[in-house]
Amino acid sequence: MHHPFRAFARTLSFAHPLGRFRSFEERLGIAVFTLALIFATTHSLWAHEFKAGDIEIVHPWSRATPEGAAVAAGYFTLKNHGSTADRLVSATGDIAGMTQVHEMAVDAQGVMTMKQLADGLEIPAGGEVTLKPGSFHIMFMDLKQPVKQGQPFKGTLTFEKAGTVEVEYAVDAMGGEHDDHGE
Ligand SMILES: [Cu+2]
Repeated sequence: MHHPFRAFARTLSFAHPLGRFRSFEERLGIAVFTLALIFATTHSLWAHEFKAGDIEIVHPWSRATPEGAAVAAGYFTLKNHGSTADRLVSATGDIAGMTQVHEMAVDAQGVMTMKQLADGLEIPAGGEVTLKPGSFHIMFMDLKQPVKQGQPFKGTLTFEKAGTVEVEYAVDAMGGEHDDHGE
């Protein structure tokens, strides 16, 4: 495997003026740099962020839904860089006829239920709140179309103090685990 390649590289180093720079270390360096570049590019697309005043919205995402599904959920982390608390009071989504801010909780019978947060979701001064599966989430209802993997959709978030901002949700595979978004 190795030898014909190295022989070829040696030939190159005589034939080509730049060839002499292409040592194994140089090649490794280029490979690492290329990988880092690819990672940086995909990572920045993946971990996208939005801002509304002091509120930073980190990586909104959702999951693909089966054909005919009536609801989908949206998740992200809210960071409050300000010195006063704010509240996420409402949301909209292009894909949905109605959108609410929900929380999930275990009721007295030990059953997982979800309900609308009537007063919105507080983001403490200097603190953060993460909307994630099994916890707080945006609930997209009366879906106009299925949510498809790799097809982002837009929505808005309205904060009591920071106002309204447009965000875009990345769409993950159906039912995939997605626990590593705390950035
Ligand atoms: Cu819900």
